[in-house]
Amino acid sequence: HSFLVGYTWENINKKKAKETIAKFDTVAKVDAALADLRKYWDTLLGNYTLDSGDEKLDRMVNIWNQYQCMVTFCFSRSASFFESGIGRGMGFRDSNQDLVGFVHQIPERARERIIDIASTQFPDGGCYHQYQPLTKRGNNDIGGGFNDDPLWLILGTISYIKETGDFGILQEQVPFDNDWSVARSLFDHLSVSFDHVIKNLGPHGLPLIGRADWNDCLNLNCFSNDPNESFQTAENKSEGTKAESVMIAGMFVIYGQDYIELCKRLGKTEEAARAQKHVDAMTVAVKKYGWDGEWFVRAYDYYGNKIGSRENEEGKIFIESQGWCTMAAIGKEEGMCHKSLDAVKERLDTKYGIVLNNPAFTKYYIEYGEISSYPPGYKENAGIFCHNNPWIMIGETVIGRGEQAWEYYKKICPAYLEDISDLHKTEPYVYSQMVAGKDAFKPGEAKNSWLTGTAAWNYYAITQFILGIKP
Ligand code: BGC
Ligand code: IFM
Repeated sequence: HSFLVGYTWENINKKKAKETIAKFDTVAKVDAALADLRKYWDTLLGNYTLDSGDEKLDRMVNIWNQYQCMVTFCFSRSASFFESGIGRGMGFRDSNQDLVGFVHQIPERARERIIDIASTQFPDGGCYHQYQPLTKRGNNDIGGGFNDDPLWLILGTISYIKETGDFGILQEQVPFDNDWSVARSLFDHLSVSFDHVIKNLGPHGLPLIGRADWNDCLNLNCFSNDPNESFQTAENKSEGTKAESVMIAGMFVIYGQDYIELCKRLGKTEEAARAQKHVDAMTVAVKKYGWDGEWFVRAYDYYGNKIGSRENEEGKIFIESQGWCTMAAIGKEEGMCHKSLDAVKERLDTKYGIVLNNPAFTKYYIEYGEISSYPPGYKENAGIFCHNNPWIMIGETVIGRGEQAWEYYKKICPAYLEDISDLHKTEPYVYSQMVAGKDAFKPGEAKNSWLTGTAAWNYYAITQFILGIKP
């Protein structure tokens, strides 16, 4: 027998439903359709095939990790089992990152997505934090001001060009905030993304964080009296802020260099030289003000005090700045990258993965925001955020410690966790957004599987850095 489950919006006129049923009304037709479906997936997933001799690794790289990347590409963080409603829409940063694990599957759809995302950007390079997939318009409720957002567009676009060689995409005319009267080329969108960072520098020459960077919950300008408030929609103080992000600084050095390389390939030598000066200045600023002696500082708060420093009582060290500054190889010659990654091993690594920060926050800090409102060991407060573990894996490959990267990879890779499924709880074939950290009630328990940037970043880390196959 075969059962057909379907949906049609014409409930009185059954014509459409009957036509669909007719396509599958014999077992032979169903078998043929299933064979077609198998062929479709075999072709799609066959674009990247690994034969490593490790059955678990092959299963992840060849099937499940790629499939999860497809799912995150389609749904971003909307339509989730874990967070209800359509409020989230498609994140500007999320969707750019999702492309990294998807672009080799259907490059044409990636191309379209890049244009859609870029069309929601503001003329000054800032971005709506989220947009709605059906209208393709930015979400006014959330607005902009997340100062990492512009840089992710460089990542998304560069990933597409590296995979396809289609430099032509840069000539496409793309509107700002969906207004065609102010359309410019996609290349110009990348330029304003780059410039948005340098036009928003703080007292140490590091990027101002704005409402938050990748860590949505590090809200340094919010000052909400109520830790239960929705931080993403709360008002932020902008005047007089000194809050800077060392993570954005690391990002700027990496994607700034990609931007420079792009300029050179396009013969824009003056622009490349101009951009190089800013990247060099940022590198100097990180070494001077972003280094804490044994690891990279995470940020400066509203008042200009360090976060993620040995001077702090809680949150002495954070994963994000270690990941981004080592991926960017900042201070590699001076031994900073080695020291930073050694500190990660010593202070953040656990049996189940690398925690986000340590020590966890045990009380609410009004000047840090949502991060300190979570229980210790969960989510952005010292949970194992599986999205950022690959940043450390990649950092390890930058300093030539591939074995260490591989150990970190296996710690959070679902296929290697089957023996602890009872503890882990989520599906043993997809990544979860987070696993409870060492301070949690039940370390090792995972939450929010499927819709997470973890899929793309782990795929990127294993294929391009641990296995080392780069487009
Ligand atoms: C989640 C993030 C989300 C943030 C703000 C956090 O609990 O981990 O995914 O961006 O809340 O909504
Ligand atoms: O970077 C964010 C992302 O945009 C949504 N999920 C959680 C991440 C970390 O806060």
